[in-house]
Amino acid sequence: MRILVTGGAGFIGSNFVHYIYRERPDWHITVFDKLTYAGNRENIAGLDENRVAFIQGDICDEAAIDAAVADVDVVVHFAAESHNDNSLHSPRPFVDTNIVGTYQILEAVRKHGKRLHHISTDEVYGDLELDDPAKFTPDRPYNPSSPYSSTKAGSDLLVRAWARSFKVAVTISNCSNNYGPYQHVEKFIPRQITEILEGRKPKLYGSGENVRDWIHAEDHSSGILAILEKGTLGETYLVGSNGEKNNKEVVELILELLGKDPHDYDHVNDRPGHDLRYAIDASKLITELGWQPKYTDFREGLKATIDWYVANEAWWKPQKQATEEKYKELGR
Ligand code: NAD
Ligand code: TDX
Repeated sequence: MRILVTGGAGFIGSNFVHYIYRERPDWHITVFDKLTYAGNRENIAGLDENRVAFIQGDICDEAAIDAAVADVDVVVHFAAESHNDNSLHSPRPFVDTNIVGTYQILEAVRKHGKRLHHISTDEVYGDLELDDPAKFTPDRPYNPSSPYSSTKAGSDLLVRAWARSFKVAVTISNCSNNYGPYQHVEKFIPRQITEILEGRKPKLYGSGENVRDWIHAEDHSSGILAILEKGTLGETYLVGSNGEKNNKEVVELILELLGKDPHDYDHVNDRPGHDLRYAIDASKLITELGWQPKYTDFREGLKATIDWYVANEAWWKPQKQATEEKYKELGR
């Protein structure tokens, strides 16, 4: 089996590369990544070059993506602009990569008759009230809020259209918020951990009541593998592990695990259009494909993630200053 992993030098893509490298030693992996500010070759360093190849390229580049797709059996498409805050002050790269880039991949898999697994987010469904008993299910209508989530929703709809109109072999997964090693320090959990490690206070947007449904990146990877091996073509699967927590609880837990006063954080300006709550119903993946998450204890998974950032300062330091300068401009 030869797989092309777009965005494989980013956070979730690199966790997936490590997972497949370990779990499927007879598969060959080609990572295709532009190495934007969010991509880092260090994330996939030290792997056997006979088993993992790397191509630096842009998924919007028709010729480059066409040649890479021609060479493999399956494409697993992670590459995206992924940060909501960035999409609010500079939406154009989100339209280019998330929509046009996905279009180029669809055209390449259509031309070469290859299978595509498209990685998406629960944010395409919009948000839920705090007391809404219904969680997101695959047939829920799309209702995205931000330039990020709307471009991801657009990419999902292109994938569905190529499946129906051109009979392209596709599966889609929409996952909840991931945490784990190699996550860029612009994102919530690594930002708070590294703020504390640099001697500053964590920064909570607004009241901190917003709820995210946390899943460890390795559980996301095992969900994708289950879909690749056992999923039904044309189907959408939701990936989540019942990890709902509000942001205040998460910040307080990070402070506690780092031996600090759990209430020693700042409230900063809220994100415009800030989604209130996400929650995934993953029963289709569990009952139809027999998937089970491993990291069911959030405290334990978070502790391991904190330990990773403590041990890997050389990895995150180079991103940190530029990230905080961007946040300073936004007043967050
Ligand atoms: P990330 O920002 O950490 O990584 C994105 C990767 O894509 C980087 O390596 C970057 O260099 C690469 N990339 C960006 N533009 C590219 C282009 N034009 N051509 C080639 N490569 C390009 O993102 P992530 O958090 O790892 O997210 C990966 C995927 O998972 C995305 O599709 C995202 O929408 C989805 N997702 C993320 C989460 C989450 O919690 N982070 C949850 C659900 C779904
Ligand atoms: O400093 C912060 N303080 C804060 O309170 C940051 C960076 C975030 N937040 C809040 C905003 C959100 O409610 O924390 C929550 C999580 O924020 P992000 O890490 O930016 O994630 P989110 O906007 O929920 O989107 C993430 O999950 C779904 C990923 O970035 C997306 O790529 C994925 O699709």
